[in-house]
Amino acid sequence: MGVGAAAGFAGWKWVTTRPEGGDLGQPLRRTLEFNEKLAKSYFNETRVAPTFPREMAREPRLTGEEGLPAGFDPLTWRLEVVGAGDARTVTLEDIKRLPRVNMTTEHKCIEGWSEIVNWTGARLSDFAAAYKLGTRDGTSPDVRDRPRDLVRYVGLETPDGGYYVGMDMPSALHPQTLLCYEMGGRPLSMEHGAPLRLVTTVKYGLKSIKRIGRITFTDERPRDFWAEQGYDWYAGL
Ligand SMILES: Nc1nc2c(c(=O)[nH]1)N[C@H]1C(S)=C(S)[C@@H](COP(=O)(O)O)O[C@H]1N2
Ligand SMILES: [Mo]
Repeated sequence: MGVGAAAGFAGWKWVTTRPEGGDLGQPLRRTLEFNEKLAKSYFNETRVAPTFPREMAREPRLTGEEGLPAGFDPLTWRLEVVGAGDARTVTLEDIKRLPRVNMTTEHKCIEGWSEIVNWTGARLSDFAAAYKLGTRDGTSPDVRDRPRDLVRYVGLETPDGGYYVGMDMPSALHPQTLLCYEMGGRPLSMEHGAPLRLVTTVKYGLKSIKRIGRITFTDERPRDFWAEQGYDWYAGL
């Protein structure tokens, strides 16, 4: 352990003293690109992350307040949906009518902490199926049998556009990717993303956008807040 830690530290020093490529040290940049390939090759839509007994769940520490200005009213909130057909809006009640999924999973921040959290919400895949989103021809998505019909990405942003994430479609339709409205059995608090946030086990926490205002199904790779700061766009686990 000690040797490993020392080597890790030496490695870290080496990484941080290399010439820059963009905002990141060159070796770090290469590692991120390698991780992206690795994550993609490992990923398939049926690989499910471990779940934990509910008693192990905690409230995760608050991280990231981008796109969460004060003065927001969750009661007048609507989710704007942009897909194959016309744009439309959906209410929280509409989302709560979809099958309710409860999961206790690990929430992992790229900054190095993780927490086991209990989440409740609707699968993004059920949402897409119910509203016929995510395919070019306006039918319900079917990852397994008709993967070619799917559009390539989902983009999500806060109502003010201050935080935004992009996700590949297979990850968006993963069974543990939820449009989440409760944490620990209670409605989401404002800081954790009320009234609706994303939660996914297949990405680092930075993709789990709080306070979703707009969701777009698209073939164009959506912009992504942290990717613009130099993190790997895919951010897969
Ligand atoms: N709107 C918004 N969502 C966000 C962020 C943010 O800054 N703004 N930060 C992300 C990051 S980096 C993490 S780790 C998780 C943390 O979620 P939590 O604050 O509920 O623990 O939210 C993600 N979602
Ligand atoms: Mo994070």
